[in-house]
Amino acid sequence: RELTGEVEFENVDFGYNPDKIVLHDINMYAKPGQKIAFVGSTGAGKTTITNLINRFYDIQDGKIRYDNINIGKIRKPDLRRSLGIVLQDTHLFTGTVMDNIRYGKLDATDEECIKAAKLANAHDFIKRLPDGYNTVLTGDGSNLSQGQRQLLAIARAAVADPPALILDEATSSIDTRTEAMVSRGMDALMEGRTSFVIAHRLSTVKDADCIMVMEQGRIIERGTHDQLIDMKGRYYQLYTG
Ligand code: M5T
Ligand code: MG
Repeated sequence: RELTGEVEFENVDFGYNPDKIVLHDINMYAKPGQKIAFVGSTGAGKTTITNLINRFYDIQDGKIRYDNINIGKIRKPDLRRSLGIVLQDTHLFTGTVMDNIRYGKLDATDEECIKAAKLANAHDFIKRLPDGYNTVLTGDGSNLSQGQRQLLAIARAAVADPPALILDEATSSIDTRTEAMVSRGMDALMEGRTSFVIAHRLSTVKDADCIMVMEQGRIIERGTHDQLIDMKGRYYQLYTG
């Protein structure tokens, strides 16, 4: 059956090595279409939570549910594939721009790929490449800028059309104009999908339905931007610097 993008964690404990727990008692609930953001210092466990949303690892204890189906301990590659991921480092392969977008959904038509690229805000730069959609990319994508690689990653996720998304915002500097394009593409992609966002700029989490503030493997505060500011705790400290 089709997943709606509802995701729930109940008392989840996890360690990459079972002897060293890195996430403690994680509870969270995302309604279909909500935007959940994770903030917190390095090593706090943000990437680890998103690794678990994808079910890349087995958990030690607790439950992870998609639409009430507990996927925490059983291997369900079919369910795992239903999530879209836009990572910091986009994995491009030697092939055309079109093929690299189509990787999101292998049976997508050219028209579907172009539609996805338009939604992702990638169409304009692709049209300006020497051979447009037929331009061959090097395996490491080094013939594109970092911002352009991100736009392709967004297009690739858009063609897959998943009910839920994980977005890991780039830390490295891209110019302001490209950044604005990437952020518009991401906003279009997130529309109508559950989104889990690891943000390195607090300005991009302001509109989240819930911001999770993490510290040493625990969620120590949660709420909307305004609620967290009123709380005058860790988020307030991070925000006011
Ligand atoms: C949380 C450890 C890491 C840290 C803790 C991804 C990963 C992490 N860890 C591993 O042992 N193996 C792994 O593959 O888990 O780390 P995180 O989840 O990566 O933290 P973060 O995403 O909040 O940090 P950052 O630097 O990306 O902001 O003890 O050693
Ligand atoms: Mg991380």
